[in-house]
Amino acid sequence: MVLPAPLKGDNEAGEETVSATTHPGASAAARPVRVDQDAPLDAVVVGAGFGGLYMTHRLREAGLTVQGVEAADDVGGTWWWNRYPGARCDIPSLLYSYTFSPELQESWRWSEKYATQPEILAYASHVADRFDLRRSFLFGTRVVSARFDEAAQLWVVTTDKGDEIAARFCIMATGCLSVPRGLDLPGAETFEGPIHVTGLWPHQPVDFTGKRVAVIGTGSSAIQSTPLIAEQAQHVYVFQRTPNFSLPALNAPISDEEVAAFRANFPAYVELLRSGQPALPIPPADYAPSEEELNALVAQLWNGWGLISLVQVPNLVRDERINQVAADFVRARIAEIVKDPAVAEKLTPRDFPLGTKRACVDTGWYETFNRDNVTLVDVREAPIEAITPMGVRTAAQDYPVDVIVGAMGFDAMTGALLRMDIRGRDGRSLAEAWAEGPKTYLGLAIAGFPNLFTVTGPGSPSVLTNVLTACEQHVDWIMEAIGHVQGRQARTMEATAEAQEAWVAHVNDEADKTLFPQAASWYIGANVPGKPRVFMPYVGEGYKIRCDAVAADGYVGFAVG
Ligand code: N01
Repeated sequence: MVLPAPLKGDNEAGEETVSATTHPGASAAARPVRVDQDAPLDAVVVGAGFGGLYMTHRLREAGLTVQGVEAADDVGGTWWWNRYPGARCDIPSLLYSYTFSPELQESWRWSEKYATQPEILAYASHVADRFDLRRSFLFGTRVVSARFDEAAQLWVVTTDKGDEIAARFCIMATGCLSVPRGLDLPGAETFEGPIHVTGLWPHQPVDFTGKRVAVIGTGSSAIQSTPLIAEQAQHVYVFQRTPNFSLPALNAPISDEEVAAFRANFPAYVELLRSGQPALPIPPADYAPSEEELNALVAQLWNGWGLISLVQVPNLVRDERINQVAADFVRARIAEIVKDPAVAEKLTPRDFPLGTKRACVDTGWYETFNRDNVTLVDVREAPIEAITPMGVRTAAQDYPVDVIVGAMGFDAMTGALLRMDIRGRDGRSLAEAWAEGPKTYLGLAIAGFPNLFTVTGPGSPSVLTNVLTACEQHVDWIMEAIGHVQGRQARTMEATAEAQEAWVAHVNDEADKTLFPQAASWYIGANVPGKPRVFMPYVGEGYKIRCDAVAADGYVGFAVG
């Protein structure tokens, strides 16, 4: 028995066949939702970020039944949670947009080169409205477990609201940076003022006027928020363990001419993406620019194109000499901007190659250290010993503050998957299967977990490319795979252990050809104590071409049964 009736997508003729909805805002559907194994849905989608929204749209468009589940109260994924001041995209907004619908592209006008979090959230909402996606989701609901029932060949997903949903396919669109690290420092619970974690920011703006503020961490979140906090606060102490490379955003409004030019080139841009989007362009092996050519190239790092400018310096993350020249260029800019040479030196990254930790894109980060009300605290010189009721204690001194901002990063790429109890064949848990680090085939599927797909999972380029278009590529591939299973009257599709081992080895080999392993980054799990150190994203070339070839070869490396 199914209570309430499962969602039904738009059928091929375009007729609406929705029989019920479980979206709390759209109906008074009974909770908890029960979808039993004798009448399972086609799919469960976990997450209503950009991956989950598009997945749900495609499933419904194909006439399949789907239930989405989302922990937040609305769509937007990472952009729903990260509301700290200054939160922006670090990919130009025109590119940080879906490409599957030219009409959608036409219907949205970005206002700035790098969109703010509220504007991106509004875009996600616009997409949800346009395709009526909310009715397929249970919001404010967290998936706690997903279990593959071998007898029924179905996934059974349970939630913290007591829902139990059986479905043929389970798609984890849970995001790469969706489990923030709280302020997990000793004594944090004793602090008498508010603690705000950037990745879980309050919905009401936080007023720092007249306050003494500690910002802990110097990754993108701190680099974006600190200059704005410093404009309000009485004093800001920035606790830095590792200095980061940051490039200027040179943000600006987008002109009508720029929008028109982008729209005119849109078909060609989509074609480019469809043809195979490389994670990082790899120039010919004999590429060896002269010192002069190299200096001209690295000057582009300061042209406002942020992360895109990094890939304009060919072999940046593959060639020590090229990296050294580019890194020296950025170091020289820091020395020019920051007036106090001692502070400038502390802010200068010297122990990992440029680009091997995700570079930041900022508006006024280095300049903010010229303000009288901003102090850089080097916690390598004097480590943080504890959070006290009054503030932050380092080995050198106490810093009394009124507010603490925790910007200590995320349990990236695997965190969201591993905090659910996911169990595949023989009841084996994902935590067990990934005890030595994540293992996937193409970043899309996991041996022993049939019919489970991960959108931008570890082993795919994901965070090293434009995540939004990477989501689209994965969803399109998953839809074809589901079509293949159904077309063959089969019930399951599962990565073979051999194909997975070969892919994991290939992912590692490709990483080892680069300078990435030299950095203790979140790409490698180094920021979470106890996490296995494995380079998680795929940095090789022609990823999409490889995925398409697997499909074209009849899903080689998968068992379809
Ligand atoms: O997190 P991070 P983030 N004591 O991991 C420090 C995306 N993002 O939230 O480097 C003291 O980069 C840690 O120090 P260290 C983007 O992909 C995008 O800023 O480990 N310090 C580091 O400085 C980004 O890369 C945007 O030595 C401690 C900081 O905390 C990713 O999210 C905006 C510490 C964490 O930096 C993560 O960025 C924001 C300790 N015990 C984020 N533990 C866009 O622009 C950790 N740290 C789209």
